[in-house]
This record gives sequence, structure tokens and C-alpha cells, in this order.
Amino acid sequence: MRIIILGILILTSVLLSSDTTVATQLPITVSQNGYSGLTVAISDSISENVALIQKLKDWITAASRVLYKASKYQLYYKDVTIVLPKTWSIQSSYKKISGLKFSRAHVRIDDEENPVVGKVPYVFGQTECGKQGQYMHLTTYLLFAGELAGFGEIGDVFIHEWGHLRWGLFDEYASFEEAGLESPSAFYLDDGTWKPTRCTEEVTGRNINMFTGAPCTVTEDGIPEKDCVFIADKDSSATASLMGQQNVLKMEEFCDTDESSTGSKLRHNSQAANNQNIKCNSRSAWEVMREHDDFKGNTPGSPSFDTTPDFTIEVETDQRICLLLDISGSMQKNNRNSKMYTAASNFLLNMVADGTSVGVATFNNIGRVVHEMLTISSQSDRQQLVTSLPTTTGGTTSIGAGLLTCITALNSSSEGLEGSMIYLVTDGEESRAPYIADVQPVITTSGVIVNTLALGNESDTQLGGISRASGGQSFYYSEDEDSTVLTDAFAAAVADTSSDMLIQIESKSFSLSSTQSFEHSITIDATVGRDTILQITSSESNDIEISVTGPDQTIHTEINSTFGITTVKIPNIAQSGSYKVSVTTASNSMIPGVLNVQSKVRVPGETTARLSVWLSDDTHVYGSDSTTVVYVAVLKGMAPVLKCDVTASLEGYDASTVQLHDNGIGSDSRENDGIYSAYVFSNNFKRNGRHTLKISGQNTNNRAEILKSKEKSNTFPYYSGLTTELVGNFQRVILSSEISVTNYTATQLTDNIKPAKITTLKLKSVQLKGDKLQIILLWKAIGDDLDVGTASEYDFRISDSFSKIKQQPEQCTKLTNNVPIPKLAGSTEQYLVTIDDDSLTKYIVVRAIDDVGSKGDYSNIVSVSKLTDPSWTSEAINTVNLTETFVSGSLALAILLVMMILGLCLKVRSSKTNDQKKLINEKKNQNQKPGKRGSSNKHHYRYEYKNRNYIV
Ligand SMILES: [Ca+2]
Ligand SMILES: [Ca+2]
Repeated sequence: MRIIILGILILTSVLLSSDTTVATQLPITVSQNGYSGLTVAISDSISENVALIQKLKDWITAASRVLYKASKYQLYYKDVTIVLPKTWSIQSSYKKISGLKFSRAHVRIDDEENPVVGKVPYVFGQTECGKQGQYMHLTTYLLFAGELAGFGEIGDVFIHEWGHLRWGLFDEYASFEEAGLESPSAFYLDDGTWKPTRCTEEVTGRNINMFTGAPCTVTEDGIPEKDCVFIADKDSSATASLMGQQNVLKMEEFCDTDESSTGSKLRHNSQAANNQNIKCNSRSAWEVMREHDDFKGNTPGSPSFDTTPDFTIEVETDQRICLLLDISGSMQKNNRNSKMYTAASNFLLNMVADGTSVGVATFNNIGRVVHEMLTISSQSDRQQLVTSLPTTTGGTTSIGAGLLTCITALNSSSEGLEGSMIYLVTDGEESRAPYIADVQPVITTSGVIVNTLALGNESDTQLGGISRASGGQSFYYSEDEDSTVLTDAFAAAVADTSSDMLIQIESKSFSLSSTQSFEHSITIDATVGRDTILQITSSESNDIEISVTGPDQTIHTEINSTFGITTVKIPNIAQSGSYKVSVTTASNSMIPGVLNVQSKVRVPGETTARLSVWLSDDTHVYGSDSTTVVYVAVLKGMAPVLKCDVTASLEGYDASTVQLHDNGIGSDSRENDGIYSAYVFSNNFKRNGRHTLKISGQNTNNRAEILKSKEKSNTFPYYSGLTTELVGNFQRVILSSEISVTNYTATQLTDNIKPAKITTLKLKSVQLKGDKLQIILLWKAIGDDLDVGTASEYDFRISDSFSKIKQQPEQCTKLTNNVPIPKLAGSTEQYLVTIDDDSLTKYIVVRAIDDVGSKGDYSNIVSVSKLTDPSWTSEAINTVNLTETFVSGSLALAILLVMMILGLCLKVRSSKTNDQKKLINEKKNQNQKPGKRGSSNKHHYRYEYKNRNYIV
């Protein structure tokens, strides 16, 4: 039984993103077949254990070997960096780096588990086929358990995840319920039988009920019973694919095309109902990989080449920051210098974490250090740095000179430069050498991260370039009176520099006068409340009064008003609940202002809801069919936060706000994974140049919930089930990195946005009515414009040739009878189709068409045929003799599988023990009345089980 159990374990990918989107991920380069730059970081929550370092070396050394073979001798890991947290003791052989590298590492070792997958390795942030993911998550349990964890050999496991992370490959085992539609995709109906989802078809195994171990049956609807799984034989002779049944011992390669010229050992199974086929248009792993830059221009090496990586061990130390401020003459324009002074003061006084070392430098035609690096440990340290801030401007602009000055300042300690941050504030108008381009190589070599805040210059692109090249972020402040970016961008720069991070609760612009006060409510949730500060930034700050009324009616008033900022601090830990902010003025003219609220977690180290954002691209080429995708992850710890209200608004644009969804259609790769997304269309923009997106994530009606493990288990199969928990009302704000618009024209755009590709087409039932086959198809509606609105028409095609429907679907027969009218995007749709000729397997696709005739891409392909295979229709069920041990193991396993496979949220209401006993009793009862397919007893049991355990 243990063999079966181990055999079924599968790996998973959770989310997604693209090459240019991962603004803060460290760069990886390829030269002479070797990857350089792979960074593995250990969370500071993991206590010191030097054996873990050796385990990581073992894993990556094994992975390098597997990678080399699987890539046809084109790639291996040449240089690998392992980053230790600063809580670990430092040895002389370690290289010290500044700040936290963990949040930019490709592989993150963390024992905090995503409750949906637990100890199963996964890649966070996968989005589209061929696009890179955010990071790979591994637990120390997995690293030490190795093959005994049951996922396969360690090198194979790592490379399976690498396929997700680096090349944007998807799983080739069964992918289920991606969009919350109930129907089986562990199997596909072809040539008279239900075939298991696998790649390649050489993988041998058995189809069994995962609860009972019995051979599977089909239901009254003609589809495999829901608990039926395919279990690969561990000793199968198949060698592909690593993205499929990687736990088979001989697995060592990726699948190639589905053509007969590809031998059966490597031939892609393009019909299988898995995510690889759904997301990648039925293309094999190799067809996707060959388009990746990693495989361009390579010369395969010798098979006997030694692929052992060189490892560097780094250890994190406190963050070092050089604040670099432009004091050239052009900074006088629009009061840039005084705004910069205000924001920089606030940054030093209220945002930088204790323990951070900060220096201040300025530049015009030359750079100057105006305050050497100082480690902040008190309020007077902060004041001292503020005193050094520049107040006068003049001269020309050499940004390169400023950058070099900061490099020198940062290099003044033994800690080394790497990971140090330059925070550059400038209008970007370079007028004198050295220019940014001149010093770029020095920056790159040093490992210093450059974050840039551009004031008011929409057209400059150099700043974004140097930020990206260094792994930093670039922000753009439009100078509009209602912009909140100046404060937000400083906060964003330090959000990840300390494990005691700054959390932005609110950021909002307003205007007021003597006759019009500003009233606003904010929520301080129960996970935050320490160091809570409310601030009003206004050029007329001397004329305004602010009062904040807490949930217990305590009134807090300003503690100081200086540098144009009026500050209210909530003492100690702010009580959780709703706060009413009231701002008044005696001035008769309208005064613009910005409200910012920030706080920290109530108890250091506790988890809180956090947003992270990335874009599909940092450039938007204006045009009627252009889109840029914005992705926002809402996580509490590692747990996805569901049912949030997430919006993205273009800073400085009235009412240009898009709603993000976690609904598994269009831009959203997977439903209910806590990653929300939306397309930003060209009609959201009104000019060329830089733009900033402000993201708001909130729960104002107490709906949002997280998934939570019922209890943690360190023994196989690791799960005792999931429950959900309301997270309570909260609000958060973050900025995205800037997005640059090109080719803007003022001409009105016509609707040239086609409906999204449908990726959720499934069979709900297959039944023989006389000599005709009746099937019900199920899918999720998409919109008129990708995933927005309502499409006008569905276009179904049917063929008995798979290759024809894959390559020329528009040449196939159109289904015309009773085709449903599209519903609103996200709705569940179904369609009853009667097929007259049931002698051959039929393949069906659908696309949506909008009101101006724009045609979406054809959907994933569904196959259907009359079921003739006796092994799926047999009345006899060869049940195994269940022991209590196996049942309890298999219940837990089933929960594991259902969670991983179905992607559903499980909810076990009664205790585990009671559930197990009940299940055992039910199984015993069932076993006494075996064999009747679709018996009411079985249905009753499954209905019970479903209702007891699942929420969808
Ligand atoms: Ca999602
Ligand atoms: Ca349209």
C-alpha cells in the first residue's frame, strides 16, 4: 500500500509571471551552457542548521545533472548562491551582503507552508505558458526527506519545478477543476475508452479509486467516478516526461512534439486534459522550451561533462541605503526640491527601519556625501540625518557622478557592497557626464540595487533601465496635486528591507477649504497596529487641523506639523477597528492634500495580509488591441486570501480603475489561489510616458477568508485537512513599478479586443441515447474584451481528426443546434450536444465572438467517443481488503490529492478521527454491497462526503 501511496504523489505549481514582469527577481544569465545567478535563500524563520547547507548542495548538484541530460546537454547550474539569514552565525568563508535577499531569490526555503499544498514543492506565480514564475518554494522537511518524501528523486523534483519557474511549463499530470467546474480531467475519452492523463503514453500504471484502491468505475453520466486516479508504476520503463510522472524512477527527459517522427519514448500526449495542453495550446514541453532564450544559440556539451555547480555562501546583514538627491537647477521647477525635502524627511523619520545604515548624498554637476553612513538606532539619529538634507539647488545634472558618490559611501564598511541600496530621487534631466549609461557597468558589478523615483519627467527611460538592470524598482511621480506617489514610493522602497516591514494601510488625495472638510474612515485590522502613523502632506500644512477618532472614541490629534507634513501617531498598539479621520482648515481657498496611513504588525514576526504586485510588461505600446496584465498576490503568510476587493488605479487619472479577479478566466491563470489579475487596456491611458499604478486590496464587508491547515503534520501524507477562516476587515495599498506608454495617439480607439481564449471546456456527461451520443459540455464564460463584459456568440467546431481541429479548427464542422447565448464573463455555461455518428472519436473546440465580430482563440480541445472498453463498464469491482491503517492513510491521502488535484478548498467540519471512523464504516458498508455501478448507496456516500468536506 505504501507503494501506491508514494506512487500517487504529485508536484504542483501554484501561480505565474513573465520575464520582464519580475522586477525584483535577481537576474540569471546563461553562458557556455551554464546558468549563473541562481539564488537559493533560507528564510530567517528557520533556525540555524548547517546541515541544511549541505542538503541544498546535494539537491542542486543532483538537479544540475538531471538538467544537463534533460536539456540535451545544453544547460546546467554553473554558479549557485545560497543565502543564509542574518540570524545564523557568520563564518569567515561566508560573503556578507546587505539587506534581505530572500524576497528576490529564485528558490526560497521556508517552513511556513502554503496550506493548499503543505509540504509539496511548488512554484508561486505562474501566469502564462512560457512565462517565468515568481519563485520555487521548498520546505526543510522536503530537503531532508529527499526521495522518501515520495515525490521522486531529488534532482527530478527540482527540475520539474524549474520547468515551471524558468520556462513557464505546466503540469502534465491531471489538472483538475482549474475554474471550479466539476468534471473529471484525470482521464480523457478517446477511441472508446477513458485514457489516463499522462505524458508520455508509455507511462504504465493503474486506474483506481483513491479511497478504496478498487479499480475505477464510470458513473451514470458515463464519466469516471470522481475519486478515480491514475497511479503510475514507479518502475515503469517510461523516460518522459519530467513535467508529468516525475516520480517514475527512469524519468529523465521532457516530451517533444506529438508527431510520429518523435519516438514514442518522447512523444507528447497532446490530447491529455492537463494544464500543459490547456495553457500551451497542446504544445509539448520542448516546443515551449525551444522558444526560450535559454535555448537560443547553444552548442550542446559533452555528455560526460562535470555539471557540479560552484556554490557561494552569503549571509544577510542589516540593510545599507544611500539616499541620493538631485540638487541641480532644474529641481526648482514645480517646487520639486521642497517636495523632495518633505518626502525624504518623512522617509528618514518614519519609514526606515531601526538597524538600517543610511547615508545621504547629493549631486548636480558633481556628487557629494552630505552625511556618511549612520546606523539608525534612535530618533536623534534620524533627526541628525534630516539635518543634512539639502535645501538649496543649482548647477547642471550628472546622475552618474551621484551614483558613483553613493557607491563610495556604501563601500565604507567591511560589509561589502552587494545588496546595498541607492535610492535616487531626480527629475532625470541629465546634462553632464558621467551619465547613467557611463556608470551602469560599475553598478552592475557592485551588486548594488538602484531604486529610482522620477519627479515630473514623463519621457525619460534611463532611470527605469538602471533600476531593472540592478534588480530595483522605478517609480514615477506625476506632480499632479492629487498624486500620492511621493510618499508611497518611499514606503515601497523600504517595505522589504527589514523583516519588521512597514505596511501601507491607506494613501488618498483630497482637497478641502473652510467650507468643505475632509472626512475619511480607515480600518486598522487586528494583525497590525504597532507604530501606527497617519499623515497629511499638504503645501498648506500650517493651515490645517487633523483629528482621528478611534474605535473607542478616543480622539488623537497631531503631534507635530513640520516639513509640510502633519503627523498623528497612535500610541502603543492601535486598537483594531475603524478610525475616522477629519481634516479641517480655516483657509477660504481650496487646499490639496494627501493622507497616508502606515503601521507595522502587532507583534513582530506575526503574519498579516500583504500585497505584492507585478506586471506582464513594463512597456505598453498604445493600440486598439494592446493589453498589459497587472497581477496582485494577496497572501497572509503563505495562505491565499480569497474574496478580496482588489483594484488598480492609474495615478493621476480620474476614475481610471480596473477591478482584478481571482476567477480562473482570461488573465487569471488559476481560480482561488490568492493571485488577482486584470488586463489594462490602451483606453485606460491618455498620454505617452511613465505611469504609476496604485494597488488597493481590501476587505470591507468581512467576506475575505484564508485557507488554513486544520493541524500540521510532519508525517506522511502531511495533511489533516483544511478549513477556512475569515480574516476580518483590512485595507492595504502598494505601488506597482512604473509602466511606460509609447505610440499614444489621441484618436478614439475602436473595440479591437477579442474575447479571451476559453480554457475551461470540459465534458460533464456522455450518454448513449439509442444510436446517438448525447454529451453535455461545461465551461466558464469569458467576455467581449478578453475577460471583461459579455461576448455575443459561441462558435463550436467538431471534427474526427485531432490534428485538423488543432491546426485548422475553422475548417471543421460548425455546431449550430441550440448553441447557448454567452453569459457575463465568469458565469458557468453548459451545452447539450447530440452526436449522430458515434463510430469515431470526436474532438470539440469553442471560441467566443464579440459584438463587432472579433473572434477569440479556440479553446482547449475536448475529445469524446462511445465508451466501448469493457474495463470501464464492468460491473465487477475487485475491492481490496481494507485495513484500518490503509483507510486512514488513504483518507488523508485523498484529502491531499483532492486539494492538490482539484485545487479545491477542503473543509473538514468534524474531527479527523470522527471523519476517519465514519469513512471506514461507510466503506465497510459499501464493501458489503459491492459492484453495482452508480448504486444509490455509493452516490449517497459521495454526496455526503462532498458536502461534508468541500467548499468551492
Ligand atoms: Ca488567480
Ligand atoms: Ca471586444
